[in-house]
Amino acid sequence: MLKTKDILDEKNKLLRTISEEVTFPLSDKDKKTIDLMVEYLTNSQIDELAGKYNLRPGMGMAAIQLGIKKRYITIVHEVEEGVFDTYIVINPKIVSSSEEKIYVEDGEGCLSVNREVIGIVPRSARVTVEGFDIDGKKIRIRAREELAIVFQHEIDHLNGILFTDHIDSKNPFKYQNIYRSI
Ligand code: SB9
Ligand code: NI
Repeated sequence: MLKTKDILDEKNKLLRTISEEVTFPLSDKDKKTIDLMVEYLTNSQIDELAGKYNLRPGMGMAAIQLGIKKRYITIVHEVEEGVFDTYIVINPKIVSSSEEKIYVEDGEGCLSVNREVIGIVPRSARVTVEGFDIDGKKIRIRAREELAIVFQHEIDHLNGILFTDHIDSKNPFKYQNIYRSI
């Protein structure tokens, strides 16, 4: 099982590197890592398990957060109480994004950022993501609202970008009245 301490902290420079494209077939080790990521994210969103195993709640994770410099991400999205949609995307790419921008009202968080960060992170309200599933089959996902934000956050990780980079440090709430909050 993955532990919270296995997740790299923002001080680790690996989080600032660009992850490398993955080739198929996936190694057994990468498949195992993906399983562990999904398990962590799912358990972290179930209060009882999050408490028991001391997991920080999170909807998404990129391999680089575990120190693995490869372009794959996992997202576990709770669609209704106790029901989760799981997304595993290898070599993900945003192929289109809406002009409309939104932001998380309470601010974004990151499993690699262990401090309170205030400010608005503008994100496209809708994105289309293309990539490959674990078997190397091409997939396309249309995401909106919270799910779209998480896809953008995770794909940023693969490019060495943290959510804090998007916040205007002089005026963290600059876009409050321009973009829509969710
Ligand atoms: C919020 N959480 C995430 C993305 C966007 C907004 C509230 C994911 C947090 C987990 N994480 O660090 C993934 O990279
Ligand atoms: Ni993150």
